[in-house]
Amino acid sequence: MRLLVTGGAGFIGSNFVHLVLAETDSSVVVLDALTYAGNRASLAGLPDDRFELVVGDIADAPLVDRLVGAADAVVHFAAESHNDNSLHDPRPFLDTNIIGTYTLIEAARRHGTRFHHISTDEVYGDLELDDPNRFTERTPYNPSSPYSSTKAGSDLLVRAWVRSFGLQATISNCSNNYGPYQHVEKFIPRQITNVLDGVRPKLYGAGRNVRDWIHADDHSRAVLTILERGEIGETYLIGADGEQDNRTVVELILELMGQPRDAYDHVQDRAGHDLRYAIDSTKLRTELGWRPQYGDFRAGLAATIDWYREHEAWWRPQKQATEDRYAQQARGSK
Ligand code: NAD
Ligand code: TDX
Repeated sequence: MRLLVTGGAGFIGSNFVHLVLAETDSSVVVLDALTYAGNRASLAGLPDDRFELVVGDIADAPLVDRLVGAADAVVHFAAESHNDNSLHDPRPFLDTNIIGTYTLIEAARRHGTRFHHISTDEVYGDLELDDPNRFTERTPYNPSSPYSSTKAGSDLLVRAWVRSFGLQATISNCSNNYGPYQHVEKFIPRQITNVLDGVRPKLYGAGRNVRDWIHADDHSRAVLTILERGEIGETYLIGADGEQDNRTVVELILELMGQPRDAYDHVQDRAGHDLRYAIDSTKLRTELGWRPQYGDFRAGLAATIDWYREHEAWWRPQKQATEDRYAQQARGSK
């Protein structure tokens, strides 16, 4: 297959591209604007004869039309992805997540190209800590942040294009990913690189918020499974039963890095902070036979810590700018 992967220079997209090129015969063209979140270095060492990076915007209709027309399938990861940024400057989220997705599905419709849309569990809003239910494909949409509302909007566009125009699309909504190549603005890499820099980790509010962690490779394998065997028009939730509260994760990072478990600070909470996400992935498991391979969060986190220790050259150029952006956002919200 000739795959067009949007956002392939970002965290999950780059992990997906590495896995596809290592484990299948497919060729990959990445379309990525290399925003602050995209990193050419995440795609180093890939085979020249099966891989190409095109630097460009998913809202650039002529470019998108040409690339979608030359592909057998599109896997659409590109997005503005960080909730905190969306609270301070929502406009790029509308441009990329809504207009960018619209531009891609129009091209896929014209060319009859298979399309897989990557989305998030955040479209469902949040759960109480003691709610016995988890999100399923039938949970009503109820997004909280500018980021999640634009992801919800993009999902609904894809669903409407399937129904109205016969777009050959599937959608997946995944829980929080961790692993290599994740930008240092995100929770886990921010705290690991803080500890490496001798800075105390920063926990928003009381730290009782729960996220449902999954390794990026488990997400990638689920996406490949849906591409191969998913039913057109269907949505699949991806999750690995990995619920942890943020305080537990920070304490585990500190312990694994040889620090006292209480060596972190509580800071100003995120506005509108979702309390808990939790995914029921029964449909993906029973209908398509997918199973996560990273069962042990502690071991996966330890491997991720090692990766950041060994790849300082990858994350160092982004670290100061990221912390400056956080400081600026904190001043802006006072
Ligand atoms: P990321 O921010 O690390 O990467 C996004 C990539 O998209 C970057 O390489 C960036 O340069 C590129 N991009 C942004 N705007 C673009 C544009 N207009 N045109 C072309 N490229 C553009 O994000 P991520 O964490 O890897 O997330 C990837 C996808 O997975 C997103 O759609 C996100 O909503 C979804 N998702 C993420 C998580 C998670 O835990 N990170 C969980 C569920 C779903
Ligand atoms: O410094 C921090 N301290 C902290 O306590 C940061 C950056 C975050 N947090 C908290 C907020 C969240 O409860 O940690 C949790 C995880 O935060 P993020 O890494 O920003 O992720 P989240 O907001 O949960 O969204 C992520 O998962 C779903 C991705 O960024 C989204 O792209 C994806 O859709």
